[in-house]
Parts: sequence; structure tokens; C-alpha cells
Amino acid sequence: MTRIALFVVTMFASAAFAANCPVQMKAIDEALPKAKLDATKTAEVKKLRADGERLHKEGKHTESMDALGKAKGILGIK
Ligand SMILES: [Cu+2]
Repeated sequence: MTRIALFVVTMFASAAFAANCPVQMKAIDEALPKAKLDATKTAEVKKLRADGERLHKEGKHTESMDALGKAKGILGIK
């Protein structure tokens, strides 16, 4: 029973993450042109954004959200 419940919770969690990654990517895409970052930071955000998209496509939503979260951190958005 516990295992099934855990599985169901995991499924819901990954579905939520799956829907959330593109939202994060969009937020980054919108914030990046407006952000006043130096070249190094901009490159870092772009790299994390690209990593996030790749991980999302690979189904690694937790890792994707992690990378996208870091990019948002640099941009100073939530
Ligand atoms: Cu995802």
C-alpha cells in the first residue's frame, strides 16, 4: 500500500514539475532581455536555461527545475 501511495504521489509531483518547467523557462526568457547583467552572468543564465530545457525534455524535471531555479536566482526573479 505504502509503495503504491508513494508511486501515485511521485506521479503527481512529476506531472506538476513537467507543467512547471516551461513556465520557468518563459519567465527566464521574459526577464533576461530586461535584466542588467554582465556578459558572464548572462552566459550563465543562458546555459542554465538551456540545461533546464534539455533536462525537461529528458524527463528530469527535478534537475530541470533546479537549473531553472538557479537561472532565476541570478536574474533576481522568483
Ligand atoms: Cu519539466
